[in-house]
Amino acid sequence: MSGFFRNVRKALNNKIGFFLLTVILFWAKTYYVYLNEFTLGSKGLMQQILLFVNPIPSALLLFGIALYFRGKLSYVLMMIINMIQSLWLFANILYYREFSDFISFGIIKGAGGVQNNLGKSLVEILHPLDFIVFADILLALGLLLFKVIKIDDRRIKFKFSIGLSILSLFLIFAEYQASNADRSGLLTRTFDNNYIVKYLGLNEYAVFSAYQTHKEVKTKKDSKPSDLDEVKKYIKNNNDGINPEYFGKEKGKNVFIIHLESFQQFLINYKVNGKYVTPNLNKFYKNKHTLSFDNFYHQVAQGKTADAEMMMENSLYGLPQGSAMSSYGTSNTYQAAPAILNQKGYTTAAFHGDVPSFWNRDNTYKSWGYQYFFDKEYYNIKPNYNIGYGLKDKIFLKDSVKYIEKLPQPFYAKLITLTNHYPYELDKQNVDFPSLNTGDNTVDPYVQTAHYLDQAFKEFINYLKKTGLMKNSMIVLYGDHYGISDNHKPAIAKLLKKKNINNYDLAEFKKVPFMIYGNNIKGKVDHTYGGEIDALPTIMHLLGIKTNKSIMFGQDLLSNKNEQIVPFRNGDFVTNKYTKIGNDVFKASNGKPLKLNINQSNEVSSIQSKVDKELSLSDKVIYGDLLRFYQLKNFKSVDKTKYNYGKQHALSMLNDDDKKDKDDLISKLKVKSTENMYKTDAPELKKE
Ligand code: GP9
Ligand code: MN
Repeated sequence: MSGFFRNVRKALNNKIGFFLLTVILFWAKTYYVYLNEFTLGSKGLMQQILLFVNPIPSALLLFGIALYFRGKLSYVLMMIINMIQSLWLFANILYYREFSDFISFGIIKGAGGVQNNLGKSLVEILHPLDFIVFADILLALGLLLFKVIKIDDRRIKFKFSIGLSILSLFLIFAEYQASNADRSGLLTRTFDNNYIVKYLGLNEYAVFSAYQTHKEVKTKKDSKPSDLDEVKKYIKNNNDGINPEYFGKEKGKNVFIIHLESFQQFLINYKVNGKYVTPNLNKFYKNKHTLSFDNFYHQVAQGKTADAEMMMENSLYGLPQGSAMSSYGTSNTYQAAPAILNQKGYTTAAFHGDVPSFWNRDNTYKSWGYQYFFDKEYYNIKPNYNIGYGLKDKIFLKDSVKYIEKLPQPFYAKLITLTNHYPYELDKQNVDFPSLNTGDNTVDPYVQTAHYLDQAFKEFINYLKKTGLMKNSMIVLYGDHYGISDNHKPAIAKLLKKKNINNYDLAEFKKVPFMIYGNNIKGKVDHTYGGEIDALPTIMHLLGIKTNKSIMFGQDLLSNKNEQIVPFRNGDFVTNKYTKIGNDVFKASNGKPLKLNINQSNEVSSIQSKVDKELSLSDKVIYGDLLRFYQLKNFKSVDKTKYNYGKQHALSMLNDDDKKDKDDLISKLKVKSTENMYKTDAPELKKE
């Protein structure tokens, strides 16, 4: 035995031996922290392997720097490098515990005021065991100070050190390739910090975050107040005014924004085996108080949900690449729906059954003026409550009620559903509908999850009726984007009962529902052509709030002067006359390919320039953070430091609000809770 120790000691007396010990201990503790402190959600063998090995390449690279130096200095350097990495690990443990997200450089810089008030609660968050991340440094220090290990004075051959650096870089690259193969668009689409750590590692995440912040700061630095002039001019010309018939019809009402995940318009009144997929949404669609738009298109790009949210609540486009919420959500200035309404006396809350970090919602929502963000952590979660990204819709909507009932009214509540998301999985016990039978496995179960969402919606609406909320709320429904992407043409053809699918059909397939219910509204199916960018002015005007001074790129769909131009993010567009996809132009109403005469051709190119200009000006607003220069009349800029989505904080605020204003539902109804008024058939919630 003592022979073994002697050998180990001998190996450690060698600088490379000590180096390897440092790397291995660092690797082990990082992996320990991954498993015990973060919820990274590694699924499948590939992700597990990547998670296991991902601390190694950057550790080799960084500790390897020390090998370029000789003597004591190289040992001291190894300690310092370890200390820096460990501090980063330590800080992230604490931050994650409170916010379920990783620290971004934007936050360290206090960008735009989002500091997340971590300092105040540090003592409460800290566990003594957290210091274990420094244990390896202490151990190494002890071994050296007490001369258990001797310092190896020899210089490591330069060839070796440089070889190691190159090898580590190669490993980082290989890791990136493997990750991208598993999750394409990992860095370009920027979904979630959890993904970057899960695939690439915490150090790589630090570099990525630094790069993001640098990019943000740079584009911001280069822009100046006068950049707004062109934007203001455009917005002024683009304004289509209001329709007095509708303006203020729903003034002062609560607002529910119900986000129907991946829900396409074709599902409305669609039948499978003679049965409607979404009978309840169909009913809502033709309710005498619902305005239903049947030529309403999603306009998202890579940011998908995030792009939809950006358009719906800001009337600004998502970016041509990546997600504006992730890259420009934390520090930019916004004049978003929640902030506008909050300043008119509304309580503002977002509800979602996924982790808060996805699409950087936890930071972006502060910039948008959300007082509350009820994310996954606010819900009771049992293993079978989840599917795909998070909470199943029936459970999500039911369990949201315990927060909704306490919100001082009027409130603006956005509920983001999730179950109808690719790959459209459901537990057997939740399947209550036949699948399609196109032979495409991705497409076929789509109607089953859509049906599930429809049932969840019915349960929620029943609750609204029972509690009286239906009467004093305006309810907005929208589908955020496609559920079946353009890559499934043969299945789409079968689904639409067509022989072949052309670009016109694909453009039609971008239609999503947009419905607005309010009992003061005279409902109809409205054929106006529009898209997500137009939702906000339309909604605001119904609430009696003018938007003509706001930097919003959409038009009110109810105004008679609406131009009915729907730009897609890649510059293609649809209008009430033309559908232009690439070089093809079709008649919008029936898809007939058009050979344009001179007049038509001039018309199409003038629409094209308008579309291009609109998209590029919207990008300019986001890249340059131009709203920071814009004083919107009667609007106070959002103080992001006011918001804290930590659960304890939010719950105590909710109870305070509750006591103060007697405007919340349970006070009005004089009941303790309305949860028992919610009926669901979710099998997971059945009492045994
Ligand atoms: C995740 C959810 C999905 O929280 O919003 O986003 P998507 O993949 O649809 O963009
Ligand atoms: Mn989505």
